[in-house]
Amino acid sequence: MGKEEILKKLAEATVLGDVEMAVSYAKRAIEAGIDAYEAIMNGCAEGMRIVSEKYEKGEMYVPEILCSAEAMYAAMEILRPYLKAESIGERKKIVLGVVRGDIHDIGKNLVKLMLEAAGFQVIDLGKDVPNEKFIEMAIKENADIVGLSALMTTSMVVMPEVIKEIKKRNPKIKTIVGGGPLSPELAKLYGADGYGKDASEAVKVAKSLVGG
Ligand code: B1M
Repeated sequence: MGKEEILKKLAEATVLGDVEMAVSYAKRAIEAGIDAYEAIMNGCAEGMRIVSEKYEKGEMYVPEILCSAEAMYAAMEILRPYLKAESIGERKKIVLGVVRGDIHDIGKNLVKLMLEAAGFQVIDLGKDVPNEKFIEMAIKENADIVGLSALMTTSMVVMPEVIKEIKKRNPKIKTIVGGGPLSPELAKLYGADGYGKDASEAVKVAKSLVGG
C-alpha cells in the first residue's frame, strides 16, 4: 500500500470514528516510513476537517464526531513518539487554552500536539478557561506566547479582554488566536500578534513570533 493510500485510510478511519482502524493505519504509516507529522496533518487532521464539513452539511451528528475525535486521538498516540522533536534553540513557552464559556477542545488538542512537536513547551490550561487564569499563568510562567482558542462567536468576544490585560502586565508576551470563527482581520482587531487558521499555521506563526 502506497503513502497516499495509507494517509487516505487514516483520514477515513478518523471520519468513521473507527479506533481500531485508526490505530492500525497509524502503525502502517510508521512501518511505511511516512513522516509522523505528515501522517497527523494529512491523515488525522484531514479526517477531522472532513468531519466538520460533513457536520455543517448535516451528514454527521455530534455523537459521531466525538467518536471521530477518539479515533484521531488513538492514532495520534501511536504517531506522537515518532514526531521529530525540532529544536528551536532555547525552548520557548506557550500557555494555551480554550476561552471562557467554550468547551470545544479537539482543535486545541491538535494545536498543542503540533506545537510540542515543533519544540515548544506547552502549558495546557484546558477548556472553558477563565480570563484571569490565562493572565495569571502567562505572568507566573513567564510565557513567551499565550495561545487562545475559541470555536464560537459567543465565546471569542472575551479574547480582546485577555489580550489587553496580558499586554498591560507584560508587553513582551506575544498572543495568538485561532478557531473556527476567527480570521486574520478579527485577530488584528482583537490586538493579537498572530492568527493560525489551523494547527500547522499556528506553529508557523508561533515560531515567527519568537524568532524561530
Ligand atoms: Co459545538 N458548536 N457546540 N460541540 N461544535 C460548533 C463550534 C458550531 C460551529 C456548530 C454549528 O452550529 N454550526 C457551533 C458554534 C456556533 C457559533 O459560532 N456560535 C456550536 C455550538 C452552538 C455548540 C453548543 C452551544 C451546542 C448546544 O449545546 N446547543 C455547545 C456549546 C458548548 C460550550 O462550548 N459551552 C456545543 C457543544 C459541542 C460538543 C461538546 C458536543 C462538541 C465538542 C467536543 C469537544 O471539543 N471536546 C462539539 C463539536 C464537536 C462541534 C463541531 C461540530 C466540530 C468542532 C471540531 O472539533 N472540529 C463544530 C462545528 C464545526 O466546527 N464545523 C461545533 C474539528 C477540529 C479539529 O477543528 O476545532 O476548528 P477546530 O480546530 C482547528 C482550527 O480551528 C484551528 O486549528 C485546529 C486544527 O486544525 N484552531 C486554532 C483551533 N484553535 C486554535 C488556536 C490557535 C490556532 C489555531 O492558536 C492559539
